[in-house]
Parts: sequence; C-alpha cells; structure tokens
Amino acid sequence: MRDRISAVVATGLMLAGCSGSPGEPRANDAWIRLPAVAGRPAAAYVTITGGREATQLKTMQVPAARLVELHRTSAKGGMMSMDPVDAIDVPAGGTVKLAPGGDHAMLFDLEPALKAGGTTKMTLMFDHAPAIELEAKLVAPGGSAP
Ligand SMILES: [Cu+2]
Repeated sequence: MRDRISAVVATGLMLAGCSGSPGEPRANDAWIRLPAVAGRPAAAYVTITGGREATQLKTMQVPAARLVELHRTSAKGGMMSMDPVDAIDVPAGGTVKLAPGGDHAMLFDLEPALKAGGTTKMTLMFDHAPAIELEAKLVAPGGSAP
C-alpha cells in the first residue's frame, strides 16, 4: 500500500516537472497569492513559453476555486484597473509571464483550507495545444513570487 502511494506521488511530480514535448508550449513557476481576507479573490501567476506555433491561453482550471477568470491589468487615466479577457496570446517561442501588475488569473471562492507554503493543482488550457497541468505554490497575502 505504501509503495503504491509513493508511486502515485512520483508520477505527479514527473508531470509537474516535464510539461509538454518539444514544439509544444511549456509552463513553470506557477504560484497563487492567497487573499488577505477569506472570501476575497486570489490571484494566480505562471510563466508560459510558447512552442513552435503561436497559441493562446484560453482558460485556467484550478479545482480549489469555484471560478477562474483571465484578467488584464491596464492603466486608465492614471488608475490601475483590470478587466476579464477571453484569452492571453502566447507567441511562438516567446515567453509570457503572468505576474503582479500584469496579466493574471483571478480565482474566486478559493478553498479556505489552502495555506501558504502548500501547493494546489492548476491546469492551463490552450487553443490547439495540449493542456499543461502543474502545481502552483501558495504564497501568503502580500507576498511576492516564490
Ligand atoms: Cu484580476
């Protein structure tokens, strides 16, 4: 029984470590900043490297959240605001960084049991490219990239 559990854990780690084959988009450094007040949305970030062909990040699935929206941050009249977007472009061979102050995913109704220092599963869904599943590190409210 114990052997079986460690085999499952090892498979999970392999999936997280080698996302995508050559030519397909890759992703790494996923993290989620937990909300300062329980019930407020959390923000999720990840770095995506485009494959041989341009694609788009269409959605992100986080089972620990009820709803995920892709957001773009922009400055309007000196004020920072953010708006939902349908997709985020991933150029061929380019690097797209979802990061504080820029594009990000907003997670609504995040599982309150999630604690800083832990991880949770995140799946990136692309247009005409395989989905990528990885573990996102959980960071305390106000914390910066791990
Ligand atoms: Cu947002």
